[in-house]
Amino acid sequence: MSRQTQSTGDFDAVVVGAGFAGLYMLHRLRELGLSVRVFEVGSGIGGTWFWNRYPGARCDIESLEYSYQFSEELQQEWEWSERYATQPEILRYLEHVADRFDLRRDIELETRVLSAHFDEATARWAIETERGSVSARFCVLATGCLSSANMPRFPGIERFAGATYHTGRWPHEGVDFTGQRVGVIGTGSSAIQSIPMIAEQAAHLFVFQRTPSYSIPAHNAPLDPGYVRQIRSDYAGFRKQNSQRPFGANFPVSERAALEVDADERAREYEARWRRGGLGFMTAFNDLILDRAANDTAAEFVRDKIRAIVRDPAVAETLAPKQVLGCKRLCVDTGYYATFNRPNVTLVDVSDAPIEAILPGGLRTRRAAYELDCIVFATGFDAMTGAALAIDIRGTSGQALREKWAEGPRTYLGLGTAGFPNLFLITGPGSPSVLSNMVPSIEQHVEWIADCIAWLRERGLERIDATPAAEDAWVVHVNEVASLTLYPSCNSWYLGANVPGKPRVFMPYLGFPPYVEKCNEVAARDYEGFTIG
Ligand code: NA7
Repeated sequence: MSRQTQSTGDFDAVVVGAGFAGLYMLHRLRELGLSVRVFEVGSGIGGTWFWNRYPGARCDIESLEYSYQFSEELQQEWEWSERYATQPEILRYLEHVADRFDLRRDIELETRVLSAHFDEATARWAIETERGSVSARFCVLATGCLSSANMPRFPGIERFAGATYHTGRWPHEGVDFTGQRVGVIGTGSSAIQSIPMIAEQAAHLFVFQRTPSYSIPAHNAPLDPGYVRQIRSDYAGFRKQNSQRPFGANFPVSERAALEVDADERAREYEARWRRGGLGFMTAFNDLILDRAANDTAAEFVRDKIRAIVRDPAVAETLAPKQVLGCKRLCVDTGYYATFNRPNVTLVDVSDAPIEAILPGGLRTRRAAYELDCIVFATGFDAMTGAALAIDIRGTSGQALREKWAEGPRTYLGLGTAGFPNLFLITGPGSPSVLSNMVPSIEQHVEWIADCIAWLRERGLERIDATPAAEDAWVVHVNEVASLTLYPSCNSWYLGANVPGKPRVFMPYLGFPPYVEKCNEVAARDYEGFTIG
């Protein structure tokens, strides 16, 4: 749609966001015969994969799984080139999906949704965008889990003379670091993917590390045509099998506990997983995220790998993480640790000497000053709630979502929140979302929401709202499950701990298969836990 379009009109549904979630939601609702309008702030579709164009940006879930399964034709015809797809390839895929299913005509780009207010009298949402107002019976937030950039407020940043970049808002024309002194702040997944690439170009690269990350090699490679043929011969079967695994992805889960076997056997298993590469390292034993002693064995294995790769023992020690392995999302890399053997790369530990100020010509930590021509903020996201809470959302009696979630997000199944009728969240807090393969999780939510709307319409019903009791019970359950694990033991973005002032609440739900079963049961019991009218 052209930029000049004025958003006006009354729709059956408004969808906010045109990434993986928004595109499929549009397709599904249109199939039901609904009038739908999608609003997207970007100048193109793709959501997370539109914005994250930093060098080395790549998915950490394998291509054959990180893709839609709703259309057998689509999954048979699309050719992924590598084991892990790059950002440009994923974006090309989403562009293809938008064209193939004729989605673009209902998507309004460069249109930020400012507010969504529920009108009790009509049971409709009044939605205000930067370019006009619309109304809709249903409002679906497809705003993404990792879409709102986290930019620390370092004093002096506005006086920095060089260029600054955030990995999650990368310039479309790319950046040439040749001959530059570059500072990268952060060592999460985005930093770990981009640092080896930036190091190849930069005159000198300073990496400012607050917390080291565990990273497993990707062993990325072109996809083997024989393997692709094998998967395609029963793609549905492959998907079904994965949907029964705890993370909804093809990580072979061991039935053994780590301390059940001897040290040699453990080392063999870790070595095999390290050689295979990727996030499947986490399921080498069935208790790595449950038992500290078990986790220590895996953590020490990775620390030993770092010590073997990185030549300077002091640098290796600084790179060696101490927290629970997997507590912050595991990273998947290509040549990350080895990059610190390069003469043009310096690791700066800011854990005990934080960055105090950005200077016109660099930055200063509590210990020293560094001269920099440009700074890359690889500082992550206001995850899972940031994008939704950026919109002024008001439910019954004018209650603001920001107020309701002031102490942390509260949802029923991560799909709805009490007091906000006809508002659906896709992969909202309280659902497996980021602790699962996102695309199947998105599809499961989209289909659940579409089925729910169809069910209401068949009965001439206009309104659905989670009950406070069902929501309270779900929040307690999500926390109970998390408290059985080691996840709450570190300062991760799963807990909101990366954003100063954000309430510390574990947001995703652990366990894809039982979660899907619960959602299906709720639907089969005529949307148990919801008030319908
Ligand atoms: P992450 O994983 O949240 O990483 C952000 C990094 O930035 C992390 O190392 C942070 O250190 C660091 N950070 C944040 N604020 C500061 C300040 N003020 N000073 C120094 N360092 C800071 O974001 P990514 O974009 O890398 O990855 C997000 C997800 O995308 C990833 O998990 C995959 O699922 C894909 P900290 O650890 O908080 O000490």
